[in-house]
Amino acid sequence: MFSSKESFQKAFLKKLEMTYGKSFSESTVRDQYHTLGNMVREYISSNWIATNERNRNSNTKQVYYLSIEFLLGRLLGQNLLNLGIRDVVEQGLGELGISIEDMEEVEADAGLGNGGLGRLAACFLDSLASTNLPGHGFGIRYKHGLFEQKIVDGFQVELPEQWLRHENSWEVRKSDQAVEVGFWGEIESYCERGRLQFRHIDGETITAVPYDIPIIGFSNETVNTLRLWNAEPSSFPIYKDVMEYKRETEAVSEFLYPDDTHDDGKILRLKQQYFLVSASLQNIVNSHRKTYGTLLNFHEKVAIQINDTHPVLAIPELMRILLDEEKIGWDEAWSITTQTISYTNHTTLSEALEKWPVHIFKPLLPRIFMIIEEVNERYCKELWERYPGDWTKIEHMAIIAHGLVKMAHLAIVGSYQVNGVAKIHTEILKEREMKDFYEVYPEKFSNKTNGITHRRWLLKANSQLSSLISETIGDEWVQHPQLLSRLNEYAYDNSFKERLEYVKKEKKLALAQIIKEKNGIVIDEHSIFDVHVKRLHAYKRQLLNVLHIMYLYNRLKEDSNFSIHPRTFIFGAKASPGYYYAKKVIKLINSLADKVNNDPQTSHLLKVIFLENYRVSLAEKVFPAADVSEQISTASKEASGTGNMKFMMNGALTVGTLDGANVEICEEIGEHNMFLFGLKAEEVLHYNRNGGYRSYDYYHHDKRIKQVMEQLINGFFPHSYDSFEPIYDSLLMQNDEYYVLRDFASYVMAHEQINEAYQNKPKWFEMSTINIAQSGYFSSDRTIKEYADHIWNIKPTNRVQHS
Ligand code: 26V
Repeated sequence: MFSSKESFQKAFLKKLEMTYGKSFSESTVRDQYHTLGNMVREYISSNWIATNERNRNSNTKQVYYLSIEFLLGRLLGQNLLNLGIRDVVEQGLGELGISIEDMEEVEADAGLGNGGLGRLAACFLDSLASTNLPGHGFGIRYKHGLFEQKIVDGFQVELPEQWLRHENSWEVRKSDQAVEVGFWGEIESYCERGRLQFRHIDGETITAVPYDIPIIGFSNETVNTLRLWNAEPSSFPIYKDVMEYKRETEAVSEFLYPDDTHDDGKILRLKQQYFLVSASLQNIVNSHRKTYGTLLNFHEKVAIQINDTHPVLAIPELMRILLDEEKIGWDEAWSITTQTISYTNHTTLSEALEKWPVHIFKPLLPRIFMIIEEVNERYCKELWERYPGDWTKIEHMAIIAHGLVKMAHLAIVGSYQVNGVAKIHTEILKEREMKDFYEVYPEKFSNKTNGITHRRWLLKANSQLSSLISETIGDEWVQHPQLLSRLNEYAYDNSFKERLEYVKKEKKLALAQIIKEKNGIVIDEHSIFDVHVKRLHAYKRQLLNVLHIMYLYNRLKEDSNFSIHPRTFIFGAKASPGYYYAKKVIKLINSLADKVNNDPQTSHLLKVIFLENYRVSLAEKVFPAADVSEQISTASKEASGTGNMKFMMNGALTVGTLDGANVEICEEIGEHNMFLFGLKAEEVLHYNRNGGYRSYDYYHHDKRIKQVMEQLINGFFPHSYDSFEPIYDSLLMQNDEYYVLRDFASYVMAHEQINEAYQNKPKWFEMSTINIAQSGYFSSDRTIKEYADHIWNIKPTNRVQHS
């Protein structure tokens, strides 16, 4: 049906009529979108079944990636591309008068995540399938993904996201594989064959119903599975209000990250985590048992990767199944578990490390708590033997201490591998944050630098650049992204660079059009597009960017000899709903935009744009259009960053600190091909330990800083509700925890270098070419291969089929 545009058209029109009972002329774009989506799903069904059968019958080891977030974005365009049928479909639809882009716009983003961590999980799924690895995702089918952001009077307003409002063509409900997950209740002990056993009684159960989404490999026949669990009522308990039970049950898969400032919210989040883990493990165990009839070889056939600590209860849950259901003894169960599970750490920020109060944990998950207590006791005994008498150390390293269950400690103790996500991050884990654990288990720790799928972030998001690259160096890079390095020699080829500049201009025009429609602002495509898109957080220092723009504005107003190449500063960010400071920064960006964009004296040189509701589908339009990539976190704080890689792959130049994966980007391209500034991680860590930083000194000694700081509180932003005092206070009274003022001067200099570099276009596009050429290392295919070889010990199952 996709072999020629004619056969496609025929099948499409027939399917449209049969599904909707409408003629083509009566149909809406949404009808057409769902028709195509369903056709694609049916088209891949035989490969999906074949992949599943191969996995079941081949006795090869399977890997399962457990994650509380999967930020997939839209699927139609990527699926067509991976299947190699995009051109046929585009032509066929074109002849019917339908634009494939319009059709893609109908699809809601699957936005089941916050940012980098969830998008990484999505890139990994694409790489697993595209490199023929038997790897699958397990997550939660949240009814509402990350909130939809509206900007009202410059303030962020959150609306519930509604990706499931219309039919979802990509999922298949598998009711026959539903499992029950138990909460609350009591644990009863009994004796069986001379052994003490435990069973859970009087609990409350929730049914976990799987919805499967096909993950289609690129140009091969592999179709892996992302299984998302939906929470539904089991048989209704007689002792409880039925409606209340239904509400409580469904709440488990209703929202991503419910507010957890109160105990009720904490209970719900912990319920979600156990729901994901228990449903997934029961499922994995059931299929393993079916194939092998025993769990004694479980670790030889299954690897489970936990994405951050949210799914860490996989460790006690697997123990529970092995002990209570399989009746395996503790030592053997522990040996199987700790050869199955491995853990990826994604942050060193202490406020982000999960700790659950025992008073919440114990009643909700009584058997799981018992198992963790036992794990803790045995582990603390080992510590005692190693460090006799050192109570402080043991207390510090314990899994349960001071009424809290420390999830990261459980993850390290119960995993056979622990990895960081960029070289510098792993070093910080080993030398600082997890130093004590590294001393006990040095063999567990390793680095796996993050990556991104070039199939979405280059092939799909920037087909023009992809074509230019293929015309220049051939298309083998598509299968082997490290071959992008062949572009290096074109860094000095003017005709190539002119074409590169042309592609960049086209993508800038396309983004300018979106900005005109959404923000009502006309931006100059000749200006430098300077882009800062990521979650809003103090450590990512959107504020440093803002203060620099204020300084530029002041200079332009006051110094008639000062001029710059026109700049458009573009921001996109969501602030977590309860994060007061982050919301203030969003308001500040919008107030600044108002001021700067409406000043006729400067507006031809300086524009500030805030993109509402930043998400994957918008990101695909932003990265290709960027000239400058802002990666300006306080050194040591950003574990890796992955946006930095997407910008680089699309030829933007980075202004950044030596933090996260920026360090490795710098190793790949050399520091002369980026704009580095600011404190180094060692210096930040030194300040943090020994003090010695006084933001007040920088405020007093740098007139530029003093001026912009005062403008936060002196009526520069005209409306009375624009109070930026809390920001002012954080910088001065609270001594500027993220060293914004400390790095200000150095950041200004980096921007002066950018301004100058842009005057020399051949040089700029030489640097841009080198960035693209060296970005192959950051393909998630490389990352996934490292996980497969060093952690999971799995091999590809199918020959790659080149189309
Ligand atoms: C979460 C929270 C929640 C509470 C308030 C403070 C805070 C700060 C950070 C986080 C991050 C949690 C984990 C996470 O999303 N890490 C991101 O993972 C990406 C993929 O590895 C990585 O590229 C980013 O650098 C890292 O921040």
